[in-house]
Amino acid sequence: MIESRQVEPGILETINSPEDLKRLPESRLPELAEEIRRFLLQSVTKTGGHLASNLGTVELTLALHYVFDSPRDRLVWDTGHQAYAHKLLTGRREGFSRLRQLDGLSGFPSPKESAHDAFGTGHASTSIAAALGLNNADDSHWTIAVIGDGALTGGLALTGLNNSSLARKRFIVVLNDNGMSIDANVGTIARHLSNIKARPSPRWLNRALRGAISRVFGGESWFRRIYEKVKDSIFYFFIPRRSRGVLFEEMGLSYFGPYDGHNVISLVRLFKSLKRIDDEPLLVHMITQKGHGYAPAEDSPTQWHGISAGTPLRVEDDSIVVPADNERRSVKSYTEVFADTMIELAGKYPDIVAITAAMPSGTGLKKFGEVYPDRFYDVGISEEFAVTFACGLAHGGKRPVCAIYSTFMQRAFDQLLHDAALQELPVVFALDRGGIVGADGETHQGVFDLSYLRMIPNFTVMVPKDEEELRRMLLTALEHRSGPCAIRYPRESGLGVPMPKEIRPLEIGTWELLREGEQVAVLALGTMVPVALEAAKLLEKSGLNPAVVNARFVRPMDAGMLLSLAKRCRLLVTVEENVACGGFGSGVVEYLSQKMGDAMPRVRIIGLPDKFVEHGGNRELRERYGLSAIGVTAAVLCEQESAEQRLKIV
Ligand SMILES: Cc1ncc(C[n+]2csc(CCOP(=O)(O)OP(=O)(O)O)c2C)c(N)n1
Repeated sequence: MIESRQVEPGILETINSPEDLKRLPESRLPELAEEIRRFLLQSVTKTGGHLASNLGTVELTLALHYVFDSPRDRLVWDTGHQAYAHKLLTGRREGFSRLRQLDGLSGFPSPKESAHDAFGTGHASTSIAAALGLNNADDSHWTIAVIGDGALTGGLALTGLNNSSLARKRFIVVLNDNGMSIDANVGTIARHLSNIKARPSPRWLNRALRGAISRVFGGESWFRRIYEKVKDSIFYFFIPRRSRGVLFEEMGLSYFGPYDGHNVISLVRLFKSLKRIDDEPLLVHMITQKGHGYAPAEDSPTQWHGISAGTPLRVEDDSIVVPADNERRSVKSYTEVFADTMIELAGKYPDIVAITAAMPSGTGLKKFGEVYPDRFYDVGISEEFAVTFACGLAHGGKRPVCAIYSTFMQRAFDQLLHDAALQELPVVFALDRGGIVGADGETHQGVFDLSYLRMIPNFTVMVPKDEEELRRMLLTALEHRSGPCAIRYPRESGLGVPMPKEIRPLEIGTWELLREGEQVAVLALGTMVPVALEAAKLLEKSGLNPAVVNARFVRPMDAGMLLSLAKRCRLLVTVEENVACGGFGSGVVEYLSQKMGDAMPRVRIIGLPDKFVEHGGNRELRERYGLSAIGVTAAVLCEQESAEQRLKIV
């Protein structure tokens, strides 16, 4: 068991590449595994990051790098949140002090960061498809997809298995089975895997029987030869089908396992021997433990899946306990307010049901599931399924609320369009983690949703300015029966505004004028509303008096208010935490150019640039991209100046 003593210089310090690792004798690998574990604990608790999953893959990573030859052999880490040991062994140890920080090391594999990252990941279930592609492009070296049992529940992973016949030579899927997604894993595949684990494997039995026969009758005896001929039939009759890895075999992969994923020496031997089978796709089933080697993470893997910076490392006497998230903050997060409101409204409306795609804790719906177990669905990492399933529920008369992170909803674009909007089904989509999400970085930023939702007919799209408005929007969406509604809110604490007991719905398509003004109007969304109000105060000092609007309906927009502002202002500024391309500001320009033509005022769109936004702190990133009071003020003054210049020229 790991203790919290300081890392002493040891083997890890000498490993700067997989070649360095290969120079070590096999016998020293367990010691190195311990060092890596200690390093991860001390480093990740300081910077924040994914901890439990990484503690579980230390030995597996060591064995893979010891036996295979990265980057010529390609390791594809599914989701990529478990690849920290891989980063350590491929020359990135120094970078860990700035893990997930602005301009520091990414928390996920990225080919831009290292040639050892064979494929960029962050969203789950891509590894088998990507690895099959890499393998078809070049099978002269090995391609290895490492996928967790959670990621295996995703449709893309299952389609990957279904296409295993595409595999050429040298292809392996390593199934890293710890029985957990972020929360407990769900579904029939999870059950199948537990069945395999619960019963003796044919390989284990085979070894035992073969050994016994050889000992009694001799290795070359006729009895042994007969045994080799009939063994498959014996297993067929005596080992229950469901415990034979049959799912994988029937999908065309040769199944090996289950193996102890923490015995690094046997893993090295296993991979060495598997390298001899290079002409059929293999699936190697590892049993690992999430949080392995650190008792608090072993006991509460969900809590330790991802931790924030400065998480106290518990010492041997167990005296330091990590505070639960909600004990640390006095103001509730948007996620908590959403979950509490769901429970409250479900008490009044018996048809409300809640759906999550493998994120019961992350979306707050775990609480809802505890209160209303029969009205709660965790469908695994399958956002597409979650959306269409919700559509079916709505068609059948239920009031489904489907809570999915903004970034993961990208997976389900066609389902939003074809199944929800086209059929005008009243499904409520709660898009958590909308906007900048910070340390998870470019794969996880929720900055495309306003663009991908705004273009779909029949959709209502709302963005609350504070947590009280989120409550009102949830009720508004549930009462809206003619088409889907999306509410997008940030990964943040609320503003601590008063929360009246009674929830009042909003009138669809109405904005809120928060500050009267003239000449200039700032139309802001969600987190940008307080920013716009602050900018207005700064602009006052420059002699301007801008109006500020909470433009809470991105679709339908408040046409009346927009036109009236457009007629009396010479500059409209839109501010959104979304890519400028196709977002709210674009909608304003489209509308005004149609209605006013050349008479429309100048519109300045403040949003994120046409690029993927990197990892960093929310505040730092907002400042970097001008989504701050200073940024908005500067943009307005710049417009003002250029307007004056234009006037002078005329
Ligand atoms: C498309 C998508 N949906 C949801 C997530 C959030 N997510 C990140 S890791 C994870 C659990 C993965 O479980 P598993 O593959 O078993 O890995 P483990 O952490 O257990 O090692 C989930 C749901 C994601 N990254 N991508």
